[in-house]
Amino acid sequence: MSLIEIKVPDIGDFDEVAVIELLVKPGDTVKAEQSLITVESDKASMEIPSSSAGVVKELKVALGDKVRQGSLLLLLEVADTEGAAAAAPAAAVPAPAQESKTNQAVAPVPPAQSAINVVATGAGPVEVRVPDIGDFKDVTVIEVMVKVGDAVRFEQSLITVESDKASMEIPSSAAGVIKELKVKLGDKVNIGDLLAILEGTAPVATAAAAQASAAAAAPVASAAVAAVAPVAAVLAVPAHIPTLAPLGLPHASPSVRKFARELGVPLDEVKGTGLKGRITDNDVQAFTRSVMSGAIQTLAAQAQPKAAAAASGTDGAGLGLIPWPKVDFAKFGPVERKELSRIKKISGANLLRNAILIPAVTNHDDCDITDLEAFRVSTNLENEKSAKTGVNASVKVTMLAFLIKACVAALKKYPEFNSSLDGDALIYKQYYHIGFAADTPNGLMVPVIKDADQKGIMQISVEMGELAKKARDGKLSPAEMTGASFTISSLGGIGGRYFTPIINAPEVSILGVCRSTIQPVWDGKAFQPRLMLPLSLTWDHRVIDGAAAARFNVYLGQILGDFRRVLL
Ligand code: CAO
Repeated sequence: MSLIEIKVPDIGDFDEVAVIELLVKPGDTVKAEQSLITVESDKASMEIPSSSAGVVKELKVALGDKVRQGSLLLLLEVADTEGAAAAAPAAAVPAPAQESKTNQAVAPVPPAQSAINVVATGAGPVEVRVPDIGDFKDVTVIEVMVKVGDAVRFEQSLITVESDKASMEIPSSAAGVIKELKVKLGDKVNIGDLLAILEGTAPVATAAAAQASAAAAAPVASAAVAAVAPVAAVLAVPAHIPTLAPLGLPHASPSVRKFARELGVPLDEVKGTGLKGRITDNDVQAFTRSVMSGAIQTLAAQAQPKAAAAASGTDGAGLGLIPWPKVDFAKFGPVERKELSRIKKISGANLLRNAILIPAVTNHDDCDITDLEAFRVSTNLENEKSAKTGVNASVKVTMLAFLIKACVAALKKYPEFNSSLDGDALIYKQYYHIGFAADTPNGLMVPVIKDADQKGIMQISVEMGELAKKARDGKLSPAEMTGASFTISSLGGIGGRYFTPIINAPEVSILGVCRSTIQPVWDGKAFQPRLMLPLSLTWDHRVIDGAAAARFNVYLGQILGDFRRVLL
């Protein structure tokens, strides 16, 4: 084992940069090329990587320290073979950029006097090009700070580029008005690439810069000239990073920017808690957490801005809900985690939206189906008999088929139950497509009986059987699950008395049905044993009012009580 010194490599034209992040601490094991600290000037930030793998022995800098090329950053304990390699100046003390692999990765800043980034014709159009940005190739444009028509000052930042280790702002080499922008977000650029064409003002050049460029940047100059045919003069400005204040780009290191981009976090909305308001990984995570806990508000806002705005009016924070409780269940006993099925995820999101956004009310009622049930039983017996004699295929009729038919009659009488809201208007549907909730091993599905008004009880029964089987086998097509104008959810085959079904938006009502039971019903003289069917009608109060809902249930009850009424 041996100790090597990790020093600040060639960081281009910077005199001094501030240490703004310590990414390692004594005792940490680091890989070669792993970032150790982040430094920042007023125009660029960069991460300084380790030239070798090893263990951090001692940090020689603290947050806020100013460092420059050659400053000692830390002592690294490396294996002897590593040490031998690292001890070579190029790696451990990476002064000259071109000799150091490490520097190739971290020296993003344009060297002081090496670039020509302007080609000008007196006061005519001026081309602004990417200056010498060190050893970087194909850096990505992550921000364009100006637009066509903007007047820019000499050295005003035009774009920000970023590699995986550094981000930097590229300043204008001249003052003028932007006539054309030659790059857009996401473009990859290299030294000499044309960024913008300015007009109106002569480019700025200094004698020193011109001299320097003549000495240091000949290849770049010729490349630039070759790209633009009729140039009268080739002027150079030093491509140093100017001392103007940064224009709008939030302070964050490249890795934090990358992290934010991966999460889709807009950095300019994140509050930085680091040094000088710098955005850290933790800030991005905290922002993400706050957005996630506000997901319900976001859902509401997307689905119906008015509702969300009204809700957020209460405390300015969406629905003002407290965060979802986070519990470590394993603390209380053994647990097993299982992903929700795809259907549950999809239906869950829909149910949540509908539950939040619809001012829903449920009316419960009972209706007398004694005679209808007797008719259903005798119909099924007849069907069985004729199936045995080969006259008909055996079709089993359940109460749900009658309910579908009865609901169609009630929807015709009370058309707003068969409508949908469209902004401030109601769309009245002149078709009667009835969805029915089907319980499947993967979760709730809602197949649809199309044109139920034009079908008889037998046909509805047959179709329901087929659609329910397809639903359970996961074979329903999208067409078989869409277009409903009203939905029935029947738990009659299972049990229960009443429940509050959630409306299947954009429908405006849904009927829940539970198991019928024999109940004592007072006929004016005595209690009679009657088969009573519990109904639960949920309705959207924006469209329907309580009186209409009560009438709908009463009418439905009358039809189910005496099915001949369907004919009236
Ligand atoms: N009262 C008393 N008995 C009833 C009844 C009611 N309201 N509704 C049905 N039954 C009886 C049937 O007559 C049948 O009896 P037999 O086996 O003795 O003939 C039995 O219950 C089973 O009926 P079924 O459930 O097979 O048929 P169905 O037409 O009533 O329902 C379907 C079909 C697909 C809707 C149903 O199978 C289903 O999946 N129901 C669950 C719906 C659901 O999950 N809703 C909740 C949504 S919210 O999460």
